[in-house]
Amino acid sequence: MLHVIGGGGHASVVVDVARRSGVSNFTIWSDDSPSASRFPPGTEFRRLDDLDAALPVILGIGDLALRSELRARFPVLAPPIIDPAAVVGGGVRVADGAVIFPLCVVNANARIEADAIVNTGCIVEHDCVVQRNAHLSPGTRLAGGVVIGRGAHVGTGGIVLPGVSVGEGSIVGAGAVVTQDVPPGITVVGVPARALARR
Ligand code: JB2
Repeated sequence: MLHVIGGGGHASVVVDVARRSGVSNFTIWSDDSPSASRFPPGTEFRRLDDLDAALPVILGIGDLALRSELRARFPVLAPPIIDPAAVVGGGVRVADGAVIFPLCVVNANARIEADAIVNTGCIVEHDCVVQRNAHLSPGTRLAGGVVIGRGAHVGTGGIVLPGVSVGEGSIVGAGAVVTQDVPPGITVVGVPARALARR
């Protein structure tokens, strides 16, 4: 049985990936009333308020701030979920709570930390580190030795060049090309990526 928090789009993909990797029973824990048609027949729907904090859960909501809050409330991580159509190289470590969606390539000795999201079609080259609760949106490409900091978010199609780090909580805009280290807590956009001016 896989326990998933959230009943929206992200949760539906998490369930789909888990099903392809052999899990057959699901419980969706949510504050609202998710549309049952998004989920496989037989899925159980329960109220989040009734979730026992000792149960291992996967976070099925995309919003990174909300994910941190929910993980503090429900601290037990379910094993990682890795799509059978992802390629995971030798020496790669994938922590509990992490998800790797279809058509990703995670090459030798990369590390995917707890609760990280490696969304559809990402390339994570050798020796990269995707830290806890970071999110790589679909089509992200990380060259070798990149570090994506805790809770950072790379938008769809973002590219990070070799050896470059993105700081904790930073955001890389969709399609940006990051050529130099990004400090924590800022947003960068464009090609080459530049910090958005603070107002
Ligand atoms: O404050 C909240 C709250 N706000 C939304 N507390 C709790 N406990 N739950 C909340 N939610 C829940 O998040 C909603 O009830 C719903 O179950 C879910 C949001 O679903 P939605 O489909 O809007 O987004 P998502 O988080 O599943 O997917 C986002 O992130 C993915 C990674 C979307 O941006 C997707 O396009 C993206 N692929």
